[in-house]
Amino acid sequence: MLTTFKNPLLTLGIALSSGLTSIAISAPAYSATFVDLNTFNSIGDVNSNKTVINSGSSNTVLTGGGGDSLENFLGINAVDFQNTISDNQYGSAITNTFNINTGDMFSFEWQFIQDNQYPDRAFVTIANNIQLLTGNSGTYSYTFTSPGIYNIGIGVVDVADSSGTSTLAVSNVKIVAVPWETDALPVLSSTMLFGIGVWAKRKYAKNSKS
Ligand SMILES: [Ca+2]
Repeated sequence: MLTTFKNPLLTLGIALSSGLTSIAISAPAYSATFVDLNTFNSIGDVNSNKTVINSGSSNTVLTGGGGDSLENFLGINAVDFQNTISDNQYGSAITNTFNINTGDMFSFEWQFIQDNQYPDRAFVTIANNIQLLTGNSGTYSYTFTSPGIYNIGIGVVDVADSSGTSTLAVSNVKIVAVPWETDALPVLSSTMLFGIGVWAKRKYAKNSKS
């Protein structure tokens, strides 16, 4: 009996790891965390549940850098912001900080109703990176390539003047985590292998004594 199962740990290990791998490939487990915009900080003209961001009202704040500016609130560089959206004047924004893993995807749906007189702009900031939302509506998504603590911001600015309201509505905000099998599973299976190994070793030792 003991001769037949000379290496029970190895046999169990191979069976277990191949079994888990095939399960993971056939059913990838994505984990989506819905983000409540109420948890965001806001500046300027933003509605109470932080889902609607406006330009063009007296509640917006100045751009151009400095302590009370939109750029300071978002933690972005004012020169970069001016280079991305030239002649921006005032604006409103929301921001929050997230602990991100590699491969996490941040996404939301948006609708932008633009002031007809001047082309106000809607944008997203990921750390220092500024990205425009172009068009009237869409789904924004960004996949992180390295882990860390990230500021994520969403905003609207007046371009050329301070009046004429443009409105950005944001919904279905979420962070989708990396699928199991590419990240967590190797850790899980090696942990389980270790557990089975300990169990088998004890059983083997017990059998040897009897
Ligand atoms: Ca405007």
